[in-house]
Amino acid sequence: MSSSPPRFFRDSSPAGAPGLKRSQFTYRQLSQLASYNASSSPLRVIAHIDLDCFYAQAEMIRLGTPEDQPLAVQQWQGLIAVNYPAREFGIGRHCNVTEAKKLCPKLIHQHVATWREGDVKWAYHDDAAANMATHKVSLDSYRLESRKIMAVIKAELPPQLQRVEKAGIDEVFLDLSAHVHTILLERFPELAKPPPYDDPTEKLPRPSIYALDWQADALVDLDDEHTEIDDPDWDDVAILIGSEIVRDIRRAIRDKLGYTCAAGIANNKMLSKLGSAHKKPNQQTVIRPRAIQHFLSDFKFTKIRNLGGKLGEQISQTFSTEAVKDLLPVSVEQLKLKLGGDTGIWVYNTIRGIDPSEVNARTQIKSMLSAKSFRPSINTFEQATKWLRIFAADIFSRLVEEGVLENKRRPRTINLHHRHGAQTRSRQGPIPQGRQIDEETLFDLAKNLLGQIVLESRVWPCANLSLSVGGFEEGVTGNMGIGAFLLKGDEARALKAGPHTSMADDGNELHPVEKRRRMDNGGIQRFFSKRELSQGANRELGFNDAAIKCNSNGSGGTLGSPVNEMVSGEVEKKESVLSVSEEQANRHEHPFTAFMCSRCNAKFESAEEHQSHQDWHFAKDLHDQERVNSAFVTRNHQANDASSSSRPGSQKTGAAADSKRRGRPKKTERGQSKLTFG
Ligand code: TTP
Ligand code: CA
Ligand code: CA
Repeated sequence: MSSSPPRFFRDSSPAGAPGLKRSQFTYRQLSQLASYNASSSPLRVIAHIDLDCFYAQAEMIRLGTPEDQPLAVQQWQGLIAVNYPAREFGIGRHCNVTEAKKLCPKLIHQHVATWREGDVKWAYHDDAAANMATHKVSLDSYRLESRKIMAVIKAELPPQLQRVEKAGIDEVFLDLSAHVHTILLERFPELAKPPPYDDPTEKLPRPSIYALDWQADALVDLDDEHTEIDDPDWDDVAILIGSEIVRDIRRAIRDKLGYTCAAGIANNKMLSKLGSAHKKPNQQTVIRPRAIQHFLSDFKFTKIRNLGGKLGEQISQTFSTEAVKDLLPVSVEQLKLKLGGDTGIWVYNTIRGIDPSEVNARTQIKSMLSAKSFRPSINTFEQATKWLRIFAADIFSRLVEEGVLENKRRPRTINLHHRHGAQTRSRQGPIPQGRQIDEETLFDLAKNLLGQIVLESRVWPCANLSLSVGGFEEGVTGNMGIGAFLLKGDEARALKAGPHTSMADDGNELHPVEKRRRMDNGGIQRFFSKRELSQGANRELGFNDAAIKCNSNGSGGTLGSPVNEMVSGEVEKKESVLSVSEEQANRHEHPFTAFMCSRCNAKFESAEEHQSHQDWHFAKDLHDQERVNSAFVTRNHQANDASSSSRPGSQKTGAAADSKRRGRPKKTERGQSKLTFG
């Protein structure tokens, strides 16, 4: 600014007493806090809140279970959520029900709710575990609880100053910057004064003694042996105000709904998420900017979001280490040289705790899918129709959540995929506009699509059916604009092209999206395994991508790879959104570290997908068992040779060894700041 005084005058500028040290932050940086200016506000405050053992807590609350009662949520024979009292017995997701009961005979194992073939509403069925073929898991009750929790969180924040991103069924990111800014100005009126010389690049006065006192109060429960508290600046104050807000939110969730949760508060998403996972249950961890390096250097970089996969692997091979602290001395030039320009810079920043990604207030759902793989296969139109009714009800209830009844958003296309042997057929059609979508409409459309497929050729037995809706548009009212008649890009082409049955190199069918992805494999995407790339395409297609992910863990599977033929169990894919769009990959924001299968390390972006993957393992185990049995019998018949190693017994050994390998690694890194609550 031309009118501002020369630099050397600034030390005695009027806002602070002469000789008093200035803040390292400027008036401009403070005001950026109010505008959620992600990349340029070093003062910003981001929180991540994650519910403790979410499904287990939901069941405890529904059933009125005492807090110290060990409880796990069961899906078929496996466990998908385990409460903290049960974890004390060594029970985890790696256990099956029998193993868990041995560890703790008084364990309550509640099966998830299911849709039963032919029913029109999901319910809790006592016999669900024994009837995988005729039941389909419903996560509606957890989604409902999740919505209530979201509502409480939002009610705790001023309506104009909230930015909340739902990052999973039981977790959110909050950008508290603007809210914190308001509180800062209220508590510290000196900050509300105009900058000296009206120059926003002037440094702020240092936080007052009052700020110090306040901070000491807020840090009563701090374990601060690794942090500095004697010389706070505004970033410390901001983050501590953030932690007060989060504590209030957590208390409200506890008081109003009965749930406990963990939280992390930091100046970006990546750190806040590491923070919430740091101390569980029912605790919050504050990562102050000046403690970031200390906090991160103890980590393996493979534990950081997006560094768990191929990229992490490549880095650890290239630099012969997995430790963040060993990578810190590596120059950005060297990282760029070894990993490529963008990636090198991204890694350089990430291990320094720099993450400019924004909290997205609304993560748009692009499509919704409801599916089931059948084992045994189904053989009649009537049977298929019963499942279509369930899919329609399932999708409709999620559409209601998306505001379809209020015409906030509505899908324009409906797709049905049908698998018979190695062949998948699909039909897509428009959803008639201009009148309310209801369950019956979806069902009729789906039945119609099935009718078209059935007419085509031999379609029974059917191994998989999946129904999806897509092409969402915003704010449609009764009077549609011309947009309602126009479909864009792939959607329009898909509709025009009608059914597709193109073949991949490997003789399997290939969807146009998959084709595009196979060609489109440069840049940062090369670090994301084929498995991850094919996941997105499969999700759009409605294939059981759980099978593909797992198969490809070692071998880089693609659509229709042999193991795909063995798929059984259930596919529960909700809210399916393209997984690795180029844009996401380029921004390093693809969400593949959320859920990891402890059996095969496949990664998933949502609990639902992870769950369907567990189904797949279960079904595949059954299948393998049967396959080995029958191979054994066949060989016995044919060659009268029982000495083969492929015996049921050896299979069991494999499974047992496998189950030993399972189990999520628990972090033992030391924390820095911890605020206890409740
Ligand atoms: P998480 O937040 O990963 O785990 P959690 O809430 O059960 O336990 P924690 O206290 O450690 O956070 O997952 C949220 C829910 O998602 C979980 O309660 C059940 C479901 N889920 C699965 O169904 N399968 C899985 O493998 C995982 C990881 C989660
Ligand atoms: Ca959780
Ligand atoms: Ca979670």
